[in-house]
Amino acid sequence: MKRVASIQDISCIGKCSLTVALPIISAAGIETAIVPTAVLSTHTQFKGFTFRDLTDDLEPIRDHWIKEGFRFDAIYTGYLGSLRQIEIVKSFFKAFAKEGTYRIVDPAMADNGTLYVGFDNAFALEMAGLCAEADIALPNISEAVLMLGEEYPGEDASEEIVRDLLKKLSAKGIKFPVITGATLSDGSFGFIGYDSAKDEFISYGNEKVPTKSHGTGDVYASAFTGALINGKSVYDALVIAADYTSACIRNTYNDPDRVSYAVNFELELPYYLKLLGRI
Ligand code: PXL
Repeated sequence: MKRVASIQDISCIGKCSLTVALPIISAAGIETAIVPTAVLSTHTQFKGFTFRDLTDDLEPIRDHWIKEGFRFDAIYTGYLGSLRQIEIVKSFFKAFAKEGTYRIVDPAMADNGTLYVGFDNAFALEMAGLCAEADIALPNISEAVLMLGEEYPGEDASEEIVRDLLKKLSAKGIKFPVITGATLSDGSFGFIGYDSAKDEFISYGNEKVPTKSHGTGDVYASAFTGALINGKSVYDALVIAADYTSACIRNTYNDPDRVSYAVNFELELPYYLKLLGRI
């Protein structure tokens, strides 16, 4: 059985980070080990959330796992709570990546041009360093510009602007940046990536749903990880994640009982498994 380790927070309510990664990657038929970086009462879009920092637990967890000899087919990181956690995550990469292990970094720290509460520009620059150690980095437009120290061009930035950002991320040492939540020249909504090894741009989009959803970056990165470790190519895994995330957004949009803080990712898991060819 394949095994993935995911390093990110637990938001008790919010359907993001580990509460999304664990069910989605497990549903993809993969053992999912988790490293909680913090426990929050809700994600940080709510007011008054509690925050239990677990930085001091990360190295003991790592060292125990080293003793046990665990290895992973992918190490996938999301929201990290501090600069020190970024450094520690790099040591997880070193300790547990074997030949063929994918290091997947979602620099989950910003949206709509603004950093989430608790982060600053220094953190964003440090995150660029972690993305440079990844095989695939999955920023949204806000995260891309913050890692580059550039002005936010807006959510509907043109494909040309996004390609320019990708080239700049690659110049910073990020091997394969993929910007999610991008609007393509044909008006569709999806991803644009740049594979620096092949000097090749890739993209794919679905029809845009006229709504702004929360937590979709985490759903996307989790579904991508699950598809990749099911043996799909990077491109096919990116497309499967786009189709599934788009279905989650549409499902939520059509649901009169929807919550505003997350998408109905659970209701589209059967569709995800179909896309994977598992059912
Ligand atoms: O969805 C990304 C995310 C993850 N973790 C926490 C967050 C957010 C977004 O707001 O607050 C704690």
